[in-house]
Amino acid sequence: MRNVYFNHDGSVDDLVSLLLLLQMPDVQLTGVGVVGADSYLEPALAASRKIIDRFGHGAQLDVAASDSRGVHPFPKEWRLDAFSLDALPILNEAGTITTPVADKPAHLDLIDKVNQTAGTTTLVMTGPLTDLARALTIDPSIATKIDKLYWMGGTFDGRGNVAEPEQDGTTEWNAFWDPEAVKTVWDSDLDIQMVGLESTRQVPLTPAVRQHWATQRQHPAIDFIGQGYALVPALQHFETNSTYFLWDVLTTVASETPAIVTTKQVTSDVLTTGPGRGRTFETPTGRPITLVTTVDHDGFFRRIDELAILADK
Ligand code: AGV
Ligand code: CA
Repeated sequence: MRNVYFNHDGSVDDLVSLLLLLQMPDVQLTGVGVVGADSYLEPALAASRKIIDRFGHGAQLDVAASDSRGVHPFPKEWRLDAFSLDALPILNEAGTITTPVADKPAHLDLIDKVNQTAGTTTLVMTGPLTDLARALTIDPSIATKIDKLYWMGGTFDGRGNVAEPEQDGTTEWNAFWDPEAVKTVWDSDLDIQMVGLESTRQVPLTPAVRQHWATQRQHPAIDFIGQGYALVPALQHFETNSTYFLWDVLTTVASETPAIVTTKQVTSDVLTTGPGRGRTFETPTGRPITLVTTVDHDGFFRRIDELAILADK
């Protein structure tokens, strides 16, 4: 069994990632932290607790709320999706929530859970790195107990996904939300596997993907996935700034099934000021990380099915 701590920011693919982590046969989920970055905190927290109740096979977990604030807030339209997801009937059959809220904010919960867990913990983070950066600043010794960080964020090919004024279009949103946090984590000696936009572009949400989930909706977890992804725009004729990719799900599934991706080692750094702030870039003097480069598209979607079907039992 591998210990995994999951920190996410409440968008549809973050919450689907939580669902899948709860099904992974070799994963012992030790904690969950939620930051209201690409979501509002309340519905993202409630939805996380309900997903654990409904799909967690009785896992005794609590969910920690983050009090982190970003430098550059996400668009409100995207953040609102968490309210819709939290209201899906499949999460509300019981009418009550059992999984409790942790008594500490997410960055302190992360420190506690890592320290209380025997052996090492793998971190999966599918939002900004703020909670980890704060945790490392308070207790740098946790780095020795974290065997690896899997992070969805950044990009190296110059094509960002932030369409906001006063920035140059080269940065990815999770990095842009808090560039200093990326810098703090890069300055640590954590082993990092990064899933940036160059690989996630290979796994867009498409009408065909939705159709596949529609035909499998006799499995409650696949039904939930299909309902969730109905809330966000698919890739229809061309890519726009709101087109949805399986960013976080790729990060999460690749942490469990490395065979679905290929990677390369790069040395990199991050800009924290100027119009490119939040941009991750390759440089010979940078720190080494593992970058996901290509995805076995069909293998990836097959693994999502396999994991989701495990929720039937
Ligand atoms: O940049 C990708 C990150 C992922 O962690 N998030 C969404 C995923 O959870 C921000 C984001 C970028 N484009 C978006 C995003 C969009 N069109 N809608 C919602 N969120
Ligand atoms: Ca996310």
